[in-house]
Amino acid sequence: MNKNKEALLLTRCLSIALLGALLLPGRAHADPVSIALHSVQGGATAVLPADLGSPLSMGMITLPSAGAAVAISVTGLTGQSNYLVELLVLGASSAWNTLRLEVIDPLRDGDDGLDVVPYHEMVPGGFSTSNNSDGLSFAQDAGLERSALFAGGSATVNADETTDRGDVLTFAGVAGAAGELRLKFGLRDYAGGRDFLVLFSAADSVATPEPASMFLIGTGLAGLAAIRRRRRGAEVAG
Ligand SMILES: [Ca+2]
Ligand SMILES: [Ca+2]
Ligand SMILES: [Ca+2]
Repeated sequence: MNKNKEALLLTRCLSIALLGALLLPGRAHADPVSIALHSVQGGATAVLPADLGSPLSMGMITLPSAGAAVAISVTGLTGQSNYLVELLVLGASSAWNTLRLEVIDPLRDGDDGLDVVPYHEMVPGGFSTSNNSDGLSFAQDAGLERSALFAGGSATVNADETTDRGDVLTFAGVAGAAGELRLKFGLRDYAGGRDFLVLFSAADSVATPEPASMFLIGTGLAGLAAIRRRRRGAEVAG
């Protein structure tokens, strides 16, 4: 075989290989990603952006007190891909101390057999917690940033995501945050193209003295001071 024939054969082989690669089913591709507001609880509000950008921005939510929650639905993640997501969270300052995130997936889609039931009360009707085999997660082991930063500090991050109980991230120690929390976390839909929820909720209420009890403490101290003055006056007189 001369050099020209060899080159021709090589070119043909490469062409066939390339064609084969194009025809093989590749990664499930499901972009573009879209998000929508699913539900709110406890006076929470959400402002979702028209353009998600990259990293994905989910916009801004406000959780005014512990127990308030926002569920955002996510659709169209590309399979086997890890996404970094950003969100601004308002309302922590002097109201609550922990931001909780959970992946919530639809019921009756064939992947709920391993779920730990009953589901907790914050799981919306028709949905379920995410088990460790359904391919929906906060992109565990992907090494994506998980943080909640605020002026002068950052949250302590914990994950509970390696059992069938659910996929949960907590960001604790945010009660002193004046202004917003700048939240970052990962998301993954291993199969791709599914519709699921991310539930954001505020927990660990921060006890603040009621105005009435502050008044009582104030008048109590004033009363004590008056008694001391009177006693001192009596001692001097006596
Ligand atoms: Ca499911
Ligand atoms: Ca499930
Ligand atoms: Ca999961």
